[in-house]
Amino acid sequence: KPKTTDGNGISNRYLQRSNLSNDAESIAKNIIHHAEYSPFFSPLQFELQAAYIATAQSVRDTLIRNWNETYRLFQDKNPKQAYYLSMEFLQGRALLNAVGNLELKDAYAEALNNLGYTLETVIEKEPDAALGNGGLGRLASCFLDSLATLNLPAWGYGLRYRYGLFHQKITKEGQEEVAESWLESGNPWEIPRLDISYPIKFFGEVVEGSDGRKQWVNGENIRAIAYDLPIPGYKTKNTINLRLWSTSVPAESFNLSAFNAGHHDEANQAHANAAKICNVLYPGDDSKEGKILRLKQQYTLCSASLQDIIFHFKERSKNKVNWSEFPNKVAIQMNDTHPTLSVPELMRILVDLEGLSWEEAWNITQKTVAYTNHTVLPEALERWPLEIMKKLLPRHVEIIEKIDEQFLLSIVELHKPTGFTNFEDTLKKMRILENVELPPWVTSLLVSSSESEEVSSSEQEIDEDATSIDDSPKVTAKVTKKPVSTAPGMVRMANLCVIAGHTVNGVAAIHSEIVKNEVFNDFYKIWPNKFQNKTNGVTPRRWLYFCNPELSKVITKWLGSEDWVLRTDDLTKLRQFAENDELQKEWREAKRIRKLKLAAYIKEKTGYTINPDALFDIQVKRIHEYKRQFLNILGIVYRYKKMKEMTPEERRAKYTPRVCIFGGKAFATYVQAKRIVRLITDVGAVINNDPEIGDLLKVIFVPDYNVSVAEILIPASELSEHISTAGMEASGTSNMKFAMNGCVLIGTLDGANVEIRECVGEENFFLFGAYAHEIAGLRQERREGKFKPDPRFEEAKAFIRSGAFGKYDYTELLGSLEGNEGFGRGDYFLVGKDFPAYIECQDLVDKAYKDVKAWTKMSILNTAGSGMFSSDRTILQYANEIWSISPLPVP
Ligand code: 4GP
Repeated sequence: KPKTTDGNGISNRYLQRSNLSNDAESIAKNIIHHAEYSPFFSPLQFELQAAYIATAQSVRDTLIRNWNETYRLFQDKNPKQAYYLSMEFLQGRALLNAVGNLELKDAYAEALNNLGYTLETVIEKEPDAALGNGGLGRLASCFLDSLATLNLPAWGYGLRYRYGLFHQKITKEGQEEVAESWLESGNPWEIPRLDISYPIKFFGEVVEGSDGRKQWVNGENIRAIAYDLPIPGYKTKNTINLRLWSTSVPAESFNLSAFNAGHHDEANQAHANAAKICNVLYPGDDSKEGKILRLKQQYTLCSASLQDIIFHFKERSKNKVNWSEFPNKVAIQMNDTHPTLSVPELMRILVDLEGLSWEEAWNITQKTVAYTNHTVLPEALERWPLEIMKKLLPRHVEIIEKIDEQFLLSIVELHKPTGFTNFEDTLKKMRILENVELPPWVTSLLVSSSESEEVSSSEQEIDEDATSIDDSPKVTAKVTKKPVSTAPGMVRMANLCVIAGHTVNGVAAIHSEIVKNEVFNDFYKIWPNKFQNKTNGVTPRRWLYFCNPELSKVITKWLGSEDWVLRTDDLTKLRQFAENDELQKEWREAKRIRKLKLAAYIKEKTGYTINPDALFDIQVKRIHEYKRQFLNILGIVYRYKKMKEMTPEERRAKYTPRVCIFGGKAFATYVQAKRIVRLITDVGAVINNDPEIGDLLKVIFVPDYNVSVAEILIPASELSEHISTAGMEASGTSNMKFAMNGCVLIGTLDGANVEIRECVGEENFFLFGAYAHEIAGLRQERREGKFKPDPRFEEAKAFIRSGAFGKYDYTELLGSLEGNEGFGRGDYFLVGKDFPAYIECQDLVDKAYKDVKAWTKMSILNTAGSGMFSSDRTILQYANEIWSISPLPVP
């Protein structure tokens, strides 16, 4: 009888046999095996699509093996584990990353050659997993790569959207959105875990059980089903999990009798309602229905993930569950406010289902959850109507109300020594509930304090010993009610995060200061130790080593080893060679290969031919007014107008040939952003066809910007634009990727630009524009009508108005830069203010680029100084300073 070696009862003998060999011949056989037995049934029909699926499945075999070993180790050793909850993961393609991390790239390339394909063409067949919008989602994916690479016990949790972020088509009318169906041809990377599912409830009502505990009953019941994506680390066996939830209902919910009676839609209603939850990322939420759907998504993520986390906690506790150990075993990171419902959900599970006291549960929750803020834009600090939330999640609202009251009590306690004069506004700003009357015991406190400032708090009839809201202070002072606000009650998710989380972090040094001193200043004043900075980072594997193999080779040659891929600080050693002619030559040659590839890509996607020896100037990111693609295109318009006024000789002498490349998606309902896209394409259509200008200036809009397009653009870049209004970009992460790839940045002192500039050296960064601390004053000046626009700015706008770029009416877009009245108009993002500094800075760029040697030096020094922006560094800081987790490598 074979001896069983583990809980699954599989004998060692068989496990040995299933060991996978890593030589090209065995890999080719494994690919053919998959082609025959899994995707398309026949190795004879080995089309490119089948080759991709079979290759992915063959890589997945190794991933699953490593995944299982990692999982078993985590189960056995039971370390503290971090769980990263995020509504977005912008994974991009997996194949190159997986074979790269497993160090099997060459073997797979050879195997595929033997089968008549190249790895490069096979890679191209993979659709991007675009389960995210932008920076926040891509950061989550970089973090997973670093967590696995650093052997840290961690998992990611997200949603398995059926349609990822839309495809962007660029037509004469600008942007058009097309549904993106990444799952249409199947996803060979995922493992459907139909055995792992959890119940999720919506609506219903709360009743009290015979044991005195609250019970949430009736309502709509669905199930969340797990789909696992193994995430391999680089040069390690550790392979962690990204668990994505899909939604469904059990078969009983299918109304067979309705179906047989011909009511087909009705029969399928429950299923359709459940499936809808995971249909799309960020369904529009202007309507009530839209809001409910978004909340259902968020709650599904939180509830399913928490049930799963608790399941593992119990399993690893081996029947000796000690809840006070929970925060020593579990760290939950809320990626922005989207997973905030984790807080009331954890409380509900602990109090209602596990029977812990409120105080115990609150203590555990606070020690477990932490919150990352990713933006200072007020519209991104989520607020949900209380009314809707009460219907959808009645028990959670009760819990939130209790947390709110408990918070009010703690603040009142804290302020007792200083009295409560002028305290009401602060309280109202800080509490979780908005437009909801303060509890009477607070109101009476405030009233009595304003009636008689002299009355010391001890003279009021307050129960001084009250520590929990169940026995909140009883104040007997007369209550004069203020008129009740008619605005609807709201739940402020960010406030809940700050109140519940043990740590709140911003994502770049300057942003974390703004978080402390502006966004959450009232909280910072009472809990200064809660606030931290964790400057973002990006994985150097995907964003340099794999996407830019030529430059990586040069780096490895000059540093003498490939250690820099894991120890990016080593890149600083390039500094000593920055002026070396040989390195410079190799550097330029490597860059040129990537520029040629990009030129071919642009030709294919847009039809435009570009000069590979021109300066490649790139701005790629979501289209947003604060990111100021508008400033960039206005600068181009001005440049073009000046060129037209010059003789060819003057033009050549002053300007460097440039290709200005844009890419990025505008949110489907963001009209102004879509107008900016249209303007860029209109300007491009005129300039690119102007024979007088030739290759001195080209303006390209690369359609459908996503992770894999970024992997083509970034290695080819020479200048990249990070020109947001200071104080508005939390960090930016593409700026880090560009710098790593030897690209010089032009930018404002905003987000991570500040730290990048420090690291690469200020002489290697083109800085312009107003500072963050000046912005409020500048806006005020505008409101007072004191701002005098630069004539060059007026000239650029007038040129557009003259119809030089077609008939589209840009009045609304240009109007946003005029007037004095604040948001939407009045140039809120200060394009006019920064315009002169921007175009002057661009003139400096032209001059600098003409000096090939000096420019190459700047390029090298950017890579050399980029080491600190590896997500490995960021993740180590999270691990040590927020989560308290330690590496656990699979032997
Ligand atoms: C983004 C920020 O806009 C960006 O500055 C930052 O680098 C990134 O998060 C990661 O921290 N925010 C979002 C968002 O993507 O949806 O709020």
